[in-house]
Amino acid sequence: MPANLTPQYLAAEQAFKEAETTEDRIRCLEDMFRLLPKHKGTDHLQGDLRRRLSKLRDQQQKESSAGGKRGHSHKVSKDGAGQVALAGTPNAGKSRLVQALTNARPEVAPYPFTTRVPHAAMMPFRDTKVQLVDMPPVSAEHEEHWVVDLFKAADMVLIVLDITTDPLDQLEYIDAHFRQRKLFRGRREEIDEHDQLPGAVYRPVLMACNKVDTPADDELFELFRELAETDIPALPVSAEQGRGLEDLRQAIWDTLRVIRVYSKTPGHKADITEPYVLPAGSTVLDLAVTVHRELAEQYKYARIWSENKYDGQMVNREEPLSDGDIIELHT
Ligand SMILES: Nc1nc2c(ncn2[C@@H]2O[C@H](COP(=O)(O)OP(=O)(O)OP(=O)(O)O)[C@@H](O)[C@H]2O)c(=O)[nH]1
Ligand SMILES: [Mg+2]
Repeated sequence: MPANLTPQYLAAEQAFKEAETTEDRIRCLEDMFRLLPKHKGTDHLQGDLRRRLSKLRDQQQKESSAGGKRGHSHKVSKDGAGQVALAGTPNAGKSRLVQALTNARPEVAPYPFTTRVPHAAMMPFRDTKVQLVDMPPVSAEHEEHWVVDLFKAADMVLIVLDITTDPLDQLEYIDAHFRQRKLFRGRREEIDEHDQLPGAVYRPVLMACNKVDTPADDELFELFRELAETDIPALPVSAEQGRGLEDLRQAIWDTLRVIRVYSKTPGHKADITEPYVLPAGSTVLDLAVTVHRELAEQYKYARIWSENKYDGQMVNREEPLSDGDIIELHT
């Protein structure tokens, strides 16, 4: 049987040949694997791709334990309901904003290039926490390869602009910088397969326009919103004065598209202090798998309590969950 490789697959293969770092090669191979038609005729190729992937992953492991080939590398392991990496030009107020949203105290200074390494901090939100990663500024100066890799690995990017100094230029600069490094805004599942670029990474993006301290700054923000021809949602904030932070927290949460679900043991009250965090659209079965593999295997049925729909009714495993649902799993 002929393999019938699609143009998308061939484009990903081309990107693989051109990839310069191990991370990029891995990403391209993953794309190729995803785009490879899965049938008898491609069995051999599937095996080949798997082997090459595992070899590259080994290599990546070795590189990172050896400190990487090109100087220092920084990885931030994920924690909480989602990882949000802050992107902005020097001095935009990223570190100050992380201070305002968390208990962390990253260094803030009135000159550019203060932050040199990533700094993770937890932002409390309702009964869970979101991980913010304060980053060095987006800039071609002092650029190290791990910076863009970290943005690509995050669940979403929060662009921080300084509203008082040419925010349109800042946005344009950041956009171009990421585009050149194959990081695009959006969600892969929402982009037509034909429009997806080989080797590209897609991440949802939200924008915080910082330093909106005074009514005059409000006007600057309105002007920016009119002139910036972008579909990225933008919120006015002042990290210094604590303005707009509640709306920003909520918008970050919404952009992550996750839900909190509580698991309840039969005969006991629900533990409503520690929710499970799942991608929006998850089902009862997804929860069971998350709670415990064994539970998913022995699963018989579930009861559900929700805001205004259910009050302990039995539902099947395909039932989609909503934020705040309480689930009692029976085996
Ligand atoms: N007026 C005003 N100043 C702010 C605000 N947020 C931050 N700043 C000031 O802007 C300067 C830069 O803040 P940082 O948080 O260090 O900026 P950064 O984006 O982390 O900078 P780099 O680490 O160099 O990329 C500091 O002097 C802050 O006090 C704000 O909301 N209003
Ligand atoms: Mg900083």
